[in-house]
Amino acid sequence: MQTKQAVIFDHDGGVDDLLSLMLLLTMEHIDLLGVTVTPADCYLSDATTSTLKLLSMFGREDVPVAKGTLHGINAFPADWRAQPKMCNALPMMLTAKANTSQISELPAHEFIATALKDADNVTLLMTGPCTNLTAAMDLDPNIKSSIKELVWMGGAVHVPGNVSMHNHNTSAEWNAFWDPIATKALFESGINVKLISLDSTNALPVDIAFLERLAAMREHAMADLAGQFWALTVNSIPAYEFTYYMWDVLATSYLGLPDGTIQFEKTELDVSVDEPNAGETFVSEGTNNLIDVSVSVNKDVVLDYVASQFARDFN
Ligand code: AGV
Ligand code: CA
Repeated sequence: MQTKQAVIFDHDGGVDDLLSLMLLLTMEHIDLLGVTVTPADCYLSDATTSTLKLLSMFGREDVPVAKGTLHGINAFPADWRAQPKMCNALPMMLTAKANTSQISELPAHEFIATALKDADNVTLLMTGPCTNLTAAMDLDPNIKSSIKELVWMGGAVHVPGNVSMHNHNTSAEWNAFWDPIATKALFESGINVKLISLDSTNALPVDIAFLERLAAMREHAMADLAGQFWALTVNSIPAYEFTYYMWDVLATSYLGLPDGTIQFEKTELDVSVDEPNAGETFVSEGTNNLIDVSVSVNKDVVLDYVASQFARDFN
């Protein structure tokens, strides 16, 4: 029998972070050790509630959930942070149970440090800023040796970023920008990073054709709920930084997609920590920070995979 792949999932409560949790819970080859929440593109209480409710829908009241107490440098816009409130107000979410006894007494970074100390060969999936992980490494640098691979949605290497703020020139991706110091620490850590950057996620804007496809399979509860979550994101101005992409969903799919669906290039990376380009991730030869940057993706394979996973039934 094939052994399951141990995963710790850190997310930051955005609509596609919640979709990512759903997608992860459909994958039978995954052994989910815990879910941690970074209070970045969300408000912590909403995101914790969403997490507990989705876990209980999948019958996973055994999975610990740890709340993040650390905050980055550059706050997300408040109206983005409030988006998950709409998810929690949908009928299927309102009626789901949130089992608060799943909540760990440890803050997220301590939970990650402890969980990695007790395990090995762990895949980390992170779809928000990387602050919890770098703080966990500050607590205990040895945990690095338990990490098989980190799949991180973050960065924009050969393409423009998606941060459009008064103190910024649009060169950075938001997760890298929220805590540029943590991003730098991660790049310098030597961890095996698969960076799911805007370079690849740009191929996957959320479009009506895909939502129609989900709608056609809405007799499956998950396809129905996923379609409703995504519907909350389509009211966006069609400017680059406002289009909603399948950012985190692509990162999560990586754990279940056939090898080679996402193409990577090993790249020496660095990140700026100062205005006006804080969080800009760029090629810097000589740093020896070797990161696998996603440069392209077979879009149709991803969409087929996501649709087929959401056609499965809960449990
Ligand atoms: O930069 C992408 C990251 C992903 O982790 N997030 C959203 C995804 O969860 C920030 C973000 C960029 N543009 C956004 C974002 C938008 N228009 N709405 C909400 N969040
Ligand atoms: Ca996110």
